[in-house]
Amino acid sequence: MMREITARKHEMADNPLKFRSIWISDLHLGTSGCQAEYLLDFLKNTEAEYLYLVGDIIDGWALKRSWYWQQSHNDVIQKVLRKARKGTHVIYIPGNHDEGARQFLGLMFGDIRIEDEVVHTTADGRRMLVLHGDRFDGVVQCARWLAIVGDRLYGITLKLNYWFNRARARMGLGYWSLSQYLKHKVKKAVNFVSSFEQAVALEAKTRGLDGVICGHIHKAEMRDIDGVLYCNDGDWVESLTALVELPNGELKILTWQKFFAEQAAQINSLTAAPTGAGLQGIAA
Ligand SMILES: [Mn+2]
Repeated sequence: MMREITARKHEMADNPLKFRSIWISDLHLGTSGCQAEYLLDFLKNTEAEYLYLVGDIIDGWALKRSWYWQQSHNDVIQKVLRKARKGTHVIYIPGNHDEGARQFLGLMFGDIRIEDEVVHTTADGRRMLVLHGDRFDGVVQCARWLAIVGDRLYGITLKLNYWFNRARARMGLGYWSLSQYLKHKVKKAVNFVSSFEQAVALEAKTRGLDGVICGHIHKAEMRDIDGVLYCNDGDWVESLTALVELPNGELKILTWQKFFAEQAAQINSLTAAPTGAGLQGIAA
């Protein structure tokens, strides 16, 4: 049974969800954080005419520090190459973590085109700027990691603050609020996210485009900013999200974890045996 599941895991699904376009970014292949198994499941269960890889696909920065590469990371690459071979238009837009690929802009690698940015026209005629987004870091100065870990950190800091100030008191020092300090930093990080979103949206607006699709800050989002549609396809380290275009041009954010959980719930309800005898039957 186990062997059968493993062998079938990476095959194409019988009925993949069909989209006009798919955008994924921030996979960070080459790090232990990359949720490659979920990503494989997503790639297996979806099909599109256009597949955009919107940067930070392979984490060259992390690989330089220490080598980490799993079979599943190979499988992701193989699956993407296979899609390209079978007719999907694959466009790879390098990000800052895979900036090494930026020296190949404008070139084709097999069936994959490498670009710094592109304009995608949706089925309903909207023109969307597609880029990774890191170039706007310079515009909005702040520690990026705070944006990602921000609010989770807050609960921990309250506890830390207690011990921190007990230690300070023992050393004869006055109270200094670590939590308040970090809260201020987190607030700056939240500001960073919204400034980033505004800066990217402004870029699209300045160029007379209808919207922008980016990644980089690991925060899936789709909303109107000053008359421009800002879309962020999220990441595959934490949120397991993709942006998709339906055949009619409608854009949507998919969260694969949710999809997975729904499927699991369905399967569980199907296999839930009403009697002990049924359970035995399944085990056999
Ligand atoms: Mn990035």
